[in-house]
This record gives sequence, C-alpha cells and structure tokens, in this order.
Amino acid sequence: MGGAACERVRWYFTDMPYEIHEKKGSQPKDKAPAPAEDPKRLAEFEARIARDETIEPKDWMPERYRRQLVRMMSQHAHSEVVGMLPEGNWITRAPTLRRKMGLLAKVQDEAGHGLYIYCGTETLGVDRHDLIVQLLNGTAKYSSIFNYPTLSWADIGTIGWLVDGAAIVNQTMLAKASYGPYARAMVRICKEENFHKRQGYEIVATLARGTPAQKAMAQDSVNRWWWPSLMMFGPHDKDSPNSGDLSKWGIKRKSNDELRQRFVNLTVAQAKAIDLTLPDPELRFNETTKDWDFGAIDWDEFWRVVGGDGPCNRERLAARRKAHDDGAWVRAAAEAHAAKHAAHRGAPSGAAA
Ligand code: FAQ
Repeated sequence: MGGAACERVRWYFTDMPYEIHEKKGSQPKDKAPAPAEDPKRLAEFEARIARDETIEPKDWMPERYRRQLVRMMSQHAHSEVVGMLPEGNWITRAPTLRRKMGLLAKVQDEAGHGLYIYCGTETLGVDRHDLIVQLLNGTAKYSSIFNYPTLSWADIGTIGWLVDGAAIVNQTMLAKASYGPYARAMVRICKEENFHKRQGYEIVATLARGTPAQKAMAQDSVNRWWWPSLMMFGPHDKDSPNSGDLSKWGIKRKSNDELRQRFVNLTVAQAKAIDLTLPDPELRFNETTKDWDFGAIDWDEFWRVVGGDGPCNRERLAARRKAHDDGAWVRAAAEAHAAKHAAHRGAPSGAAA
C-alpha cells in the first residue's frame, strides 16, 4: 500500500525506546419523499421502541426509519473501509515485526467491520453493490477523520488512541440501537476497537517516554489529530438534522455533543498519564458540570472536509477506485465459480462431478 500524495512522511522516528532512526527524507439517498405511514402501524412501532424492543429485518418499520438506517449504516461501513487507507500507509514502515503484526491485524479488523456493517445494511433491502458505487462516485459520505494524512509513525498510535477511542464512545452507544443487526454488529466491533485503542495508546505512551525527539513526534501527532477527532462526533446538536429521527426511534441514544463531551472527559486524563498535552488552551475542568470545557471547533474546516475538500479526500477516493478496479477479476472469478456450482446443482444426478 503506497502512501498517498497527501501523506509525505514528515518524521521517521520509530517508537523503539531510546532509539532514533534517521530522518528520511449518497450515500443511499432515496430522493422520493418517504410515503405517509399507516398511523396504526406507526403507533405500534413506536410503542415497541418505547418498550425497548429490538426491531428485526422482517418486522414492519416506517420507511423513514429504514432510510435513516441505510444512510447511517452505509456511511459507517464506508468509513471502516476508507479508514484502512491512512493506517495501511504504514504497514511497510512499521518499526518492528511486533508493530507490523499489530497494525496488519488492526487494518484487517477494519475490513471485517466494513463487511459486517454492509451485511447489516443489506438486511434493509439494499444491495451492497449500489452502496459501493455511491462511495466510488463520491455521492456517499464517510467519516471526515480519514481525510487527514498519516505523516509519522506516531500517527498510527494516535489513530488507535484517539480515533478508535472516539469510535468506541460512539459505538458503545450504538450497541444499544433499536435495530438488531446494527446493534449486534456494534457489540463485536467494540470489542475489537478496544484492542485497537490499547495498542495505539501503547505506541503513543512508548514514544512519549522515549527520547525528546520521539516525544516531540508524539506531541506533534496529537496536536494534528485532536480537533479532527472531536469532529468525528458530527455537528453540534442544534445543527444536526438527522438527530431528531434517530433519537426518536432509538437509534442514537445520546447526542453528538453528549458523546463528544464524554470523549473529552475520558481523554484528558489519558493524555496527562503519558505527559502529553491536548492542543486546546481553553481546556479546563468545570466544577459545576464536572465536565472538561473545551474550545471552539472549526466547523468551516469540518464542512470543507465533509464536502470533499479535505487534505486527502481525492487520494482516498482514488485509492478505493483503484482497489475496486484491481479486484474486478476476483469478483468475476467468484461469479463464475457460483455459476458453475449452480449449474452442477441443477444437473441430473451423476452428471458433472
Ligand atoms: N464525517 O445530522 P448529523 C471508525 C454528516 S468508524 C462525515 O449529525 P448523524 C472506526 C452526516 O452524515 C467512524 N460526515 O448526522 C475506525 C450528515 O450528512 P447526511 C465512523 C459527517 O447521522 C477507526 C450531516 O453531516 N463512525 O472510526 C460527520 O445524525 C480507525 C449532518 O450530521 C460512524 O459512522 C463526520 N464526522 O450523526 C476505522 C458511526 N458527522 O447523511 C478505521 C455511525 C456528520 O445527512 C480506523 N454514525 N456528518 O448527508 C453515527 O454515529 C452518526 O452518523 C454521526 C453523524 C455521529 C457520524
């Protein structure tokens, strides 16, 4: 996996303690308005949500509930798949075999997460192929965070710590979502994300107690990833058009701002424990709310990145398109294999072996 043009390596120190290496140089947008629902069925559905029952694929559901799930789950699946790219960029440059194995396993896990969630989305009556076409033609969204470059080995640690850390905060809540297939996928995914977070934190902690240059590399990385990590939780609640439906129907159990605050509260102590700072001069503990207050997020940057104009958006999509094209022979072979087996099954007994 070669690095994208946006990812020219800035620093090339490893996290080996006390050792410095030389510096080298639309989504599925159903356009038609959702049909008016039968009020009786809608009331029954909402009563089930109120009783905290899980909605399963064959159950009746309002069309708007289905569309919201397809939108959110497909964006999530795309995020997992695009999310392999920034980290994949460092597989060939991991400093030790142990680090390489950990990173390979993590990147493979992300592919698996994408697959579970695509499968979950298909239970809502959409075809994975259509979702992937939407990703490749640029009409689907995926998480803004993956449009930032990985410039140093420390970024691999920081992604595990902060990005997976943010994902866990968000997805622990989604493990209680009202839609069964999504909630169940989240349970398993969160277990794996916990491993990712720990291995990332361990990389950053190792760097932070290394040489001054290693520590500076870790700090530089945290400085670059902190604010984009906060943006992962989405816009402020007042600017979040989807939260109304999602909360009403038990998909989101906590709001974007609540989850962001929880993430900040958890992360401040973790940064302190490894003697790194978070790049926010306004960060301070609020005795009244018992939360850590933080400074203003640059929402212009957020919307620019979401709109396709972040540091690596173009490279990410180009990499996914290339992977799709390069994989055409695998899909063709799988189809030919399936057709051959179907023909054998249909043949009279004793025919083809
Ligand atoms: N990036 O109305 P809301 C991971 C869009 S997985 C891009 O608040 P909602 C694992 C939003 O889609 C990370 N777009 O939306 C990993 C909407 O646009 P639309 C992904 C964003 O759905 C780690 C518009 O803005 N996780 O990290 C973002 O209520 C390491 C208005 O927003 C998930 O997808 C954003 N950050 O809340 C993998 C979790 N934020 O669709 C590899 C599931 C918002 O109307 C390596 N998703 N937008 O055109 C969610 O929890 C929610 O969908 C939110 C957004 C919280 C992301």
